[in-house]
Amino acid sequence: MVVKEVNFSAGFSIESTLRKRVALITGVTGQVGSFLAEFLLGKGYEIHGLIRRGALDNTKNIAAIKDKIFLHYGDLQNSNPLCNLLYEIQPDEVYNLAAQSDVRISFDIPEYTFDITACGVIRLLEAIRKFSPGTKVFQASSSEMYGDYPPPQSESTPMRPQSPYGVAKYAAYRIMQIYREGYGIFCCNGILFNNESERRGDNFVTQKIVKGLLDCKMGLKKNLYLGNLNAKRDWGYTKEYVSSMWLMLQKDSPDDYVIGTGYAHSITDFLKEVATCITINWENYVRIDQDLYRPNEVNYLLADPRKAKARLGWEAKTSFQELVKIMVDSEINRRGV
Ligand code: NAP
Ligand code: G4F
Repeated sequence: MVVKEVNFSAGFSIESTLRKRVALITGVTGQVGSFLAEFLLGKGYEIHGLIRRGALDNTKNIAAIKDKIFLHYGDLQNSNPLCNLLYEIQPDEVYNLAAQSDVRISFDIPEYTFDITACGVIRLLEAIRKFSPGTKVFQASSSEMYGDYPPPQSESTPMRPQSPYGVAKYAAYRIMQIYREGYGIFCCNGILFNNESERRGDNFVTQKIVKGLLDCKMGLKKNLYLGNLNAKRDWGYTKEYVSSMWLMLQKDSPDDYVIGTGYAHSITDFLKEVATCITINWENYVRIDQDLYRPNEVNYLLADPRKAKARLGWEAKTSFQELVKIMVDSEINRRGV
């Protein structure tokens, strides 16, 4: 693993070919960040990733590539290292994927969520404005910003966020537009609808269902506890979403794009699909826990991704059934059963 501490006063030189394009990814250890790093490596980029120091190893998702990228300790809570990093590496492109990304937990820690997910973007944009203003920026905005506004949701749909996370993402989205319009920085928002993969965190409902029903099938657990089964989400496969982020930054001018499949399914649909894959009667195991309901729910998210198709030539190809199978097969493989 290449971990470099950036020291502003000492200066930091990158041993790399000058012709290589340079990308900085925040949130590189996450689900989306790890797939994006692999994608950009495939395009010949020199990759720098911002990584938080943790007591335990948080590099599982980038294990296969961590010797091929530069990792820098930092945190969106802290401006100075961001300024130093931008000054030293002068990236062509920055992809901001770091966030407190859990909607339910944002109700427990709203102040922290706003600090990272909204103020963190201001800190990053200020570092870019002051030290690397020619850098192009991608921000991982969220369909959670639409809140309770009825589907389908497009770039022109009004935003009525219903969670501290949604409000923080909305603030970041608007700040991106303000830096674009006010300072001429190349800022793009990808309004990402739910995207999932074998690398999805265990707290999110898709991975929770895949692992939970497999636990029940294997006799490791008696029940799987869930909240609202009626909510609908537009679920796509993360691995294919990352190319849309790169495509946005290759356009002549910056803009905002909805990224999703155009199809929505309920939590019950997801349960049924996993149950079919592993042959289990889910109703025998699933129990409702009222504590898993959110103070405010977002009931129905469904992307209208026509702009991304028309202007970026991007569209989701993996179906709902294929996505579920990818996640189930990966977990079965991991368990060796
Ligand atoms: P994720 O797996 O939770 O990854 C989040 C990443 O952010 C991790 O690398 C995490 O690092 C990092 N991070 C968290 N707090 C940080 C901080 N204070 N400073 C620096 N890094 C920090 O989420 P994801 O699914 O990959 O999503 C990536 C981005 O897309 C997020 O901004 C999310 O809000 C947004 N988004 C995701 C979806 C989706 O459905 N996946 C949809 C819309 C928008 P650690 O490894 O140290 O925790
Ligand atoms: O999987 P979820 O936690 O994802 P959510 O809240 O839609 O957020 C994800 O997608 C957003 C984009 O729209 C991202 F911005 C965000 O970062 C994250 O990636 O919950 C999905 C649905 C909700 O309606 C929730 O109430 O599943 C419902 N649900 C029912 N039972 C549950 C559970 N969610 C979780 N996490 N755990 C449950 O037991």
